[in-house]
Amino acid sequence: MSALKKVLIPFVLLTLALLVLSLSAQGLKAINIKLPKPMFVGTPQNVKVPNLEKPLGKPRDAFLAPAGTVNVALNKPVTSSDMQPVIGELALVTDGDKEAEDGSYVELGPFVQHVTIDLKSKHSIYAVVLWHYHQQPVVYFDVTVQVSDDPAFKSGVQTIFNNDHDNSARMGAGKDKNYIETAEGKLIDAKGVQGRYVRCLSNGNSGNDLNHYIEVEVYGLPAK
Ligand SMILES: [Ca+2]
Ligand SMILES: [Ca+2]
Repeated sequence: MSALKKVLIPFVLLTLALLVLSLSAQGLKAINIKLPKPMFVGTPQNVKVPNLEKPLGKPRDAFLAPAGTVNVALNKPVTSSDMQPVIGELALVTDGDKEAEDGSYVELGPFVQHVTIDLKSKHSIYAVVLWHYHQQPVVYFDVTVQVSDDPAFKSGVQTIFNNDHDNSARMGAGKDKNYIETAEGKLIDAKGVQGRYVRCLSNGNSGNDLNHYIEVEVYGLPAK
């Protein structure tokens, strides 16, 4: 072992130990996300979509948030740009069921559509976890997640995710990547933004023009 390595390894270990200590000192804990049954295994290779994120190839890491952080979207009211879905109903978005089966998803109309969850009061939001549809590996386009205190999303809008890299939804381009839907859902780090309403937009998917939602979870705490 080189002299440099002899010095470096204890240093790295000490840094890691200090990191763990400082996280627990801040009262951070892994949020508990109950995952649905996967409908396909492995990494799908045949999805050809631009700006696509490479699948992680393993379960994602635990997500740390302040102790007491729970899914505050559960059973909260949902409105949409499509208030009369052809398949399913909007209540499915926050009913806690994340399974992939028919009957578990709501199907909204074509092109840009949104669902908006009313958390009923202002919250500090640490993560949003989003399941559009996971019977097959598909990609939803122009996925954008926003937080606001304005139910119309005209003022005070904070965008926490936007993968419309080419601005095809004409709401401003975003830097996030397209991703393949899986049973794990998409976890978005909301970095503690505060707001009462959470809006998720999409613009069709790699299979058709329609928009689907199985569940949206919002991990947060009442705002102080
Ligand atoms: Ca559901
Ligand atoms: Ca786009």
